[in-house]
Amino acid sequence: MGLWLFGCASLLGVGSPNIIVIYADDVGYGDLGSYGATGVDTPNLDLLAKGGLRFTSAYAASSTCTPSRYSLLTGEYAFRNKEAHILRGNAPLIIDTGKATLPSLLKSRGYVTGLVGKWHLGLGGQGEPLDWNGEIAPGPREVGFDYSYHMAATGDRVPSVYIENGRIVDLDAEDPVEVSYQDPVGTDPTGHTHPGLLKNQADYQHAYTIVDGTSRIGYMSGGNSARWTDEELPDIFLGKAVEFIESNKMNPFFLYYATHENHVPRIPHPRFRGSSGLGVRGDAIVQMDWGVGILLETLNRLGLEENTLIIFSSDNGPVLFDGYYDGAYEMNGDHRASGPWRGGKYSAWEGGTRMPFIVSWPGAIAPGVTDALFSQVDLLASLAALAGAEVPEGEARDSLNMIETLTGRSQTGREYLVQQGVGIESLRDGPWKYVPKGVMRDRRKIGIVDKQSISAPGLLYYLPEDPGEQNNLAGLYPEKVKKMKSLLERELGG
Ligand code: NG6
Ligand code: CA
Repeated sequence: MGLWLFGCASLLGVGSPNIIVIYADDVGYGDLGSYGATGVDTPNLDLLAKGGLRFTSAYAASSTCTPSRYSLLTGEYAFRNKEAHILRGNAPLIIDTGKATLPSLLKSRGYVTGLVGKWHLGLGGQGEPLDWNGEIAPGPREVGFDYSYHMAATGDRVPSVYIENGRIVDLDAEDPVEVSYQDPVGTDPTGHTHPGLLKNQADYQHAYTIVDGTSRIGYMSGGNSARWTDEELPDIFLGKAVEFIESNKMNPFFLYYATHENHVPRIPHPRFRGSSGLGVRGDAIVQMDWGVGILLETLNRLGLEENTLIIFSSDNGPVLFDGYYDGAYEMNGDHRASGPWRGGKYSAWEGGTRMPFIVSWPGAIAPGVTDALFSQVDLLASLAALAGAEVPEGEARDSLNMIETLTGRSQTGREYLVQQGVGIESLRDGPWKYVPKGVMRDRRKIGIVDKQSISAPGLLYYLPEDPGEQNNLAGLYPEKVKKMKSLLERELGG
């Protein structure tokens, strides 16, 4: 096959490819073999990278989950929506159901759209407590997904159940689910009251209701027949993703496959225990990579591999300790989960948002590596363009159509982008990075949040010579600082 497809005047109308976005959780730039990982092998993702386009300057919109996912699905920076912060497990849906979304636009062009895995964008309407035992809406289906099989929020937040098309799976009506993030509900043991029942010790925040031997954030009662088993979770999601592909092999589909790996609690299936040199954190990455292999095999088996565009990326940078004493910090050795970048999850340093980002479409994309600047917020406009969908006026305002860059036809990336950390935003403009005054955070050590107060004129780095953001040039280049500061303020204020 190869590049003949691009002989056409445009990509539009070229037999719409299937699109799969594999969106990992807390997987860092340096966690994949193709990005230099040591201590963990990722052969399937490496193969994907070898046959596809590997980005070295692609960014998540934020260094935490909810905001990054919000941006990916809406094409809007998350700081524009004040609800788009890390959500509790019973938070209402934060995407306006009238908004154009990545799935709704693809759906308008005949794609069947599916979500499998992590959601964490809220469920139910604003201002009314959600009844978990009836139809759970609005949710993924009201913002453009035809099919959904997902967790409500995170593995470490209740409710610890699967939700399929708006219903809790395997729920017994006699044992209704109740969820609270304030007052206790029911009589289930918690990590605070029954630490002896725990498989993994947790910090205070993660020591509420115990589900499957692991305490979580929040209180939950009921739904015993519906509660997940952590070890099985990735296999269950993978199975649903495979089923979705199988049942849509005859029509274009969009699958948003949001893996739970590598979020806490990291409890890999026993067959992956010890599969890396990094303890459970690495084992969970090996497990995720194996799942990617199964997806690729499925596409091959169904003859879909040539015409399926796969994007692999992650929602935010890595974290070693995130609430459970699981040995990830102690076992890390020399592995650099953020690669050459500074910081990780929660941080506006490069490691918080600069992501592994691989695009594969064997029928149309030539293998290669690109350092074009790209933001996940651009996926909406780019993939909409690929599918021939028009983004309605006023929607997805931060999303740029970068389809030529995404498919390797152009080496030109964005000029600049905003990186949202917790409580602070920074700006990447060409090779430069600017951080205004505020507090930079990072959390890689056990129970310690590294914080650094920054005063005016802020921080300025020249990344090609200083990838580790060590040498502040703000004093040397006041004009550059001024320009970047006003650009950042314009973006944030607009
Ligand atoms: C934090 C949790 C952390 C993790 C994170 C969300 C505490 C102390 N920490 O608030 O464990 O759940 O939220 O991660 O509660 S994310 O990848 O979904 O953004
Ligand atoms: Ca995450």
